[in-house]
Amino acid sequence: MKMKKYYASSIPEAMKLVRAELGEDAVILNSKVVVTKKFFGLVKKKSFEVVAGIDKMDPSNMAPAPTATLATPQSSKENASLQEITNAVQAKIHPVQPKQDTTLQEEKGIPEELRKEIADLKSLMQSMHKKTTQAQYPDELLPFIEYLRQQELNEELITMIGDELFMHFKEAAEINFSQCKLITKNLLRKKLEGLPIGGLTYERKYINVLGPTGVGKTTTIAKMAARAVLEKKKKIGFITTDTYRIAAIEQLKTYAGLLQAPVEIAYNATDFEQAIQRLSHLDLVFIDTAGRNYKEVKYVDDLQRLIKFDDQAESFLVLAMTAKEKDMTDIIDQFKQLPIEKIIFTKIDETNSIGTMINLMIKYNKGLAYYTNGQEVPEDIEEAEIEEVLNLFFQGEEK
Ligand SMILES: Nc1nc2c(ncn2[C@@H]2O[C@H](COP(=O)(O)OP(=O)(O)OP(=O)(O)O)[C@@H](O)[C@H]2O)c(=O)[nH]1
Ligand SMILES: [Mg+2]
Repeated sequence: MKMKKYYASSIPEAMKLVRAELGEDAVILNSKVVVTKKFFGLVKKKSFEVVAGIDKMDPSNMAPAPTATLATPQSSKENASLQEITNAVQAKIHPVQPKQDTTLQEEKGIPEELRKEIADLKSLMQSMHKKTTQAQYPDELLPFIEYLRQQELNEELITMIGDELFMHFKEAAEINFSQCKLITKNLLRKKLEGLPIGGLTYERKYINVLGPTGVGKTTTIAKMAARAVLEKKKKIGFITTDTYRIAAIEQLKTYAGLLQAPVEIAYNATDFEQAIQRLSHLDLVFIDTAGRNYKEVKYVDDLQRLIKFDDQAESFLVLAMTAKEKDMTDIIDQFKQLPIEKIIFTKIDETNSIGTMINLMIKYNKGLAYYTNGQEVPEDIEEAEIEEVLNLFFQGEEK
């Protein structure tokens, strides 16, 4: 049997060396962590020693496959953690990819019970995938990976970032948090760059503001409208189709009164058409809609019948950052039939994790118009910019 020792900064790296030199049939005979000292002993560096062998004479007599032998069955603590790494390496060699989220559209027609089982399986696989990501990186990277997870960035993006950082730092004596941040920002920037990001274009007259109940549609309209009047000197008006609650009409009238702008109330499509005619002399018309449980597709159909989604209109979907990501994805799926280019995320002041914003933009290829960070009108709103989103993502790290 030919035997050789390999040293690398991680077990996966060592496995690469073994495979490259001894081939796929090599057997791992032992593995342990070794600490080497650099710069007169001032800097300690952890690396992994792997002893591998291959029986070249008689392949049928070869020791059990690496899966079984990579970590020898010793009971020391060090080897227990190596076993975890081993499992991770095996998972990497034979990856079990978590199933991608399918849209509700694709899942339609699947019986409820089966759909629930699929959902359970999905979350089980996601948690397995999470453990794998946890184990595949050196300890020094884990606090950074944990930060990404706290920000609720999805596992797919975490793996992309983790792999890049791992490649970058594999030869380094220590891992620098601000460098990790820089690399991560570059990766996320590349992913976000192609998306439409920024506030109102002021090129389309009608601004449709849509979204579930209580997310902050009316308040956000008031903030956008105030900017249009005060900063851009636009002549504006409002149409509300939220006729379900008296208070909703009064709320919009209060803001309109402050801006001295007209409000039209549309109970049906005919009223809406007449309101459009009456406000045709204005530069911009903000259209407030009723918050509904948009998990029910009929409410999206109602919207489509009531208001206009033509090339004179710009449509925004408002989502509150306090909601669960899964619920937000369901809503975006439901709105697929409408031409929504950009999202407005509200209530970012009520959360410390910004990852969901980035996950959804990337997953759905949707731009970002504004994010709002408080109840004060008109000040608590920011026009979106990629750099600001990236800064927000790392804001929690400074706290
Ligand atoms: N903390 C916080 N609260 C907000 C923000 N935006 C809106 N709100 C609050 O959220 C609540 C609901 O706001 P609305 O503007 O009435 O929400 P809506 O989507 O129009 O609600 P419906 O018309 O009932 O569907 C109000 O108390 C707002 O002050 C925000 O950015 N941060
Ligand atoms: Mg409202």
